[in-house]
Amino acid sequence: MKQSVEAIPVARSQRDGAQADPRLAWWREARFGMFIHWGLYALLAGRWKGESVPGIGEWIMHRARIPVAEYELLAAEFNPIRFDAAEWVSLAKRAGQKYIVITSKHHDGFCLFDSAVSDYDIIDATPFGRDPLRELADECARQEVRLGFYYSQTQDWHHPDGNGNDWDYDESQQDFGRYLETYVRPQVRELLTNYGPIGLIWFDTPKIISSAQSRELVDLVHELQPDCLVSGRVGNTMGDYASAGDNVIPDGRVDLDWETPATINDTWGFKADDHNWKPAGELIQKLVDIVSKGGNYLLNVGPTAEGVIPESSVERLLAVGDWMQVNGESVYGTVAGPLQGLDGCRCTAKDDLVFLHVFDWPSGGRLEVPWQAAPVHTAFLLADDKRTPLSVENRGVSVVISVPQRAPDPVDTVIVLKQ
Ligand code: JFZ
Repeated sequence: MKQSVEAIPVARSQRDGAQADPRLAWWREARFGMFIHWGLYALLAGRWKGESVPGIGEWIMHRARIPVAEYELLAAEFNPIRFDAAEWVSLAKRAGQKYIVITSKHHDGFCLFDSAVSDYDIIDATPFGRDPLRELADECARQEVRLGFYYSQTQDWHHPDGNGNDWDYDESQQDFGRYLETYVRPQVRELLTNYGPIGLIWFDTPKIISSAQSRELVDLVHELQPDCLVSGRVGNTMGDYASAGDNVIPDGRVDLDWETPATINDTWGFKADDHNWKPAGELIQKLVDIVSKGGNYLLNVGPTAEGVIPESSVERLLAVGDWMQVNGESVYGTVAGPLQGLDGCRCTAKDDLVFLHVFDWPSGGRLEVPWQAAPVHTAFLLADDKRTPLSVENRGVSVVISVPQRAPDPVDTVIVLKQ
């Protein structure tokens, strides 16, 4: 399906030309983050009463219409004794991911943190007795990784006034305003008071929330932590940056601050039977494709109920990290490059450098790309520490670069151009 720019709900702040907002500087530099979907659904792992439930794992309560009275019993089984915050943060860093966004409360309503306004949380309802968000916050501070919280502000299939559960509750009897006032706002306050500096709040699926209610949430976040960013899914075209649809990459450059949330297989929450893992090379090319169009890539892991990130995810993230070790300069802090819409090639830029990302290596040792800007006077392989010059021929409407016969990197070879 062709993805137009319209696929991205534009955050109003950006429509007003707030792209110079210095609060986004760390986020624009980061370009690549780790999403973590973790909760009671990991116990079910995509199965309910012995049957595999289709769809994304964290939606199993909804897909199988599991009554609250049954689903909440899972909490007593949730004891992720293998959870290790240092392991998770170290993996993100080795992958080259500069920020982490973890589900503090997803649509099922379970709180992965200690909340004073709910007993349906990891401290009061499970035998685990630890607050993983606290441990992650401490570890992220130690390893200098920004931490963000995903928070489902509208859908809550457990709370009687939350949206989305039409199998236990009668929506006509629900009071969403009361839910926001007595539950959401206090929890957002807890998340932005008890865990130190938070990089962003990733609200999601705004659905029935009104403009005034979205605005009140944005204002609350910025009142508590002025530098904390708010994702575009707070609703009503608000937020500090726009969120593309899940796994959606726009067809072309988008001159906004925007982010694509994406999965490595086909689910956010852990599913034992989802083995459709994308190859590492595909993840690298998606990262570069997104960044070449001006966006960030928020790539997800779904840990198991024991607190372990699946090995298939770990392997791929480490491979992406190996590529980023060599080529990170062509991603971090870059913007959409001057060459757009080329098959088999992407382009990013930073300061006076243009980075050509060659996915499909040309035959015959010559790479020709359209070029009508000031002549290119230097070209070299980013992976070449000696920066051995490549010969360049400026042809007025194109530039021809002499390149090795074989692609130095089969996934993406980066050539640096200087004018
Ligand atoms: C939402 C959640 O429902 C899902 O469980 C996951 O957390 C994902 C990251 O976000 O799913 C969405 C939300 C918005 C779109 C698509 C899936 N959208 O705007 O296309």
